Amino acid sequence: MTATSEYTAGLSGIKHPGLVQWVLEVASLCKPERVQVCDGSPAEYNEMIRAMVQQGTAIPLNEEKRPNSILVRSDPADVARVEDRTYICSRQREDAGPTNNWEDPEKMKAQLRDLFAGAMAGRTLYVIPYCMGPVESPLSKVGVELSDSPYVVANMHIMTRVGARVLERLGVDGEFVRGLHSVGAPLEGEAADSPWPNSKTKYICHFPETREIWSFGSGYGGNALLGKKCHALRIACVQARDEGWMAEHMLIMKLTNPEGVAKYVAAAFPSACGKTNLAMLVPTVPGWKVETLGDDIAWMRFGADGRLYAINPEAGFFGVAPGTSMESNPNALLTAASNSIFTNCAMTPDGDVWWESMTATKPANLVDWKRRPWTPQSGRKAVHPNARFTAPSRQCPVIAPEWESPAGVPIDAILFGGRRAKLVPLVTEAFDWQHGVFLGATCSSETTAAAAGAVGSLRRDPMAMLPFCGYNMGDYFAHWLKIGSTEGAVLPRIFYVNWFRQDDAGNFLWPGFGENSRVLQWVFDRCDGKANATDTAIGRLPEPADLNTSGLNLAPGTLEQVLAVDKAGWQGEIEPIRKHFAQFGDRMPAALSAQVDGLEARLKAGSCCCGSKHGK
Ligand code: OXD
Ligand code: MN
Repeated sequence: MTATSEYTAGLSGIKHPGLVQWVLEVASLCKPERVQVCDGSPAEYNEMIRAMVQQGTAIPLNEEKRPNSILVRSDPADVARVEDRTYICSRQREDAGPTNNWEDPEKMKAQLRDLFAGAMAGRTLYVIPYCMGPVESPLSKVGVELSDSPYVVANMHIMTRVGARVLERLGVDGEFVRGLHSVGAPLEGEAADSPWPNSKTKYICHFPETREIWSFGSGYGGNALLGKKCHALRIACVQARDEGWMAEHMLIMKLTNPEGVAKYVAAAFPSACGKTNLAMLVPTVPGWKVETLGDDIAWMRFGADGRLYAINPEAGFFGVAPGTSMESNPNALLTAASNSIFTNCAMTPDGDVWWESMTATKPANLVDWKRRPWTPQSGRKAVHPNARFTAPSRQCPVIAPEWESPAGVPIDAILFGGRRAKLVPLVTEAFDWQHGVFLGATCSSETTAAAAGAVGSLRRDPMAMLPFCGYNMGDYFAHWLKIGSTEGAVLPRIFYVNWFRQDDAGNFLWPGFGENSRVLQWVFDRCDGKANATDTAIGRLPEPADLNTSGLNLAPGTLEQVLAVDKAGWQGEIEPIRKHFAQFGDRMPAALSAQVDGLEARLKAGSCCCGSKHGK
């Protein structure tokens, strides 16, 4: 089937002429076998699962152990976001900035048109209308993804709100982000399909001015589920800049103290630094409660009262599986107990999934993520380090009742953080918003497996947005500063945390996980003016006595070590920070360069400006 009239027949449910026209243009370029508009129904989800099982992409898991769930194994060449193949195609190179790959939009589109021509032959083109955020929320945004992958459709069902109610919101002339995705593997003649079709050539391209995404050649995660990183961060942050709001790589959690008072905290950490674990943390401090609203993305807008209100634009968790256990994150495991998709995990003989650290003892036999027999003696990991579970947020045992509130929730505190073995203390409070923006802009972390590339090297990852900022990061810093100077704004306090300090032998100094609630308690109480902090050169820190450590069994001196300000070490950070800022040239806001001068001056000033108590 290739005649436009036949494609048109499948589109009768769409009332939006602009959307119909775009789908027809794409169909005539990509030449799919057929076009199907997704309605978001359970029947459609089951149809996708059936198609994947038939194609050899998915294996249904044991219905008693893991109801309505599947295991999918990708091509070993398609396992993570591909940052080196990700482009921001703004009209001017400077608008993409030095931290993004750039290409001229017309040139890139010409190249992509060649790749997409006939790319969907033999496949179905799925039209996926989705809403980022609750469909009835004024803070939400609509997108439409055109994809030839049933895996994408099924994941989008979990990660976003899909279907007829989204088309209704769109009406006849609503705005939407256009996302075109193909695995880039046309089916020729009688040749059998691959269980994980993808192409050696991969392009993940964003056109911020026209709010478009073109993704070719990968079927995996953030490369292919276009609502997530591509729309909700790279395109949305440009919309947010233009419209005066914020699209951030942040979890949202609700923290309730023993008196029943609740606060909302948003937190930005680079990929695989424990955002999902923190979002669903089980506090060890008696009487405290953590509930989650989201684990990856926050959209924040000022409310009439001047506070920043956040929604989670997603409807599911796309969590890193290895390391997730009943000890590290029971709530994530329970969320993925059913109705979930597991990608690149290992399979147990009784038809369930397994990954490293899931259980204290390793199973005697497994099929690993590359479909090979595996035993603990195999001498290799059973799952890919970026193996994932896709699970519905509503199944999370600690989902906050207001997680889908159309108005969002008012944010009291913002946390930045990263994985730093040395130097960066357990927690630091910013002096004010501008200093907080400086802390965010200098975020740094040792890299992990969530993105292709070297693991363990240090990279600056401002606001954890380095791979996700769809415009010049210098302008993005300026936007943060502008938000802070909004008239009538009642701003959240900003903190910087580091759960990952190590001793010289590489042992973690701070136990992390549930014990992080001790830091959250201090953050909470700081917001209420109930906890002490001491001014230091780098910000306001608790002294050991200011943290609730009752019941915490730390080796003597450990707390002092993780709360120490190593002035010489920080002096060594000044030059790398200046170099980091210098890459943004004249787009770098002077106010942040002044922050580096301020830090340097405070470090040089000796103890005269440090050590003063900043009381409650
Ligand atoms: C993610 C990431 O997948 O940040 O959430 O890489
Ligand atoms: Mn993320």
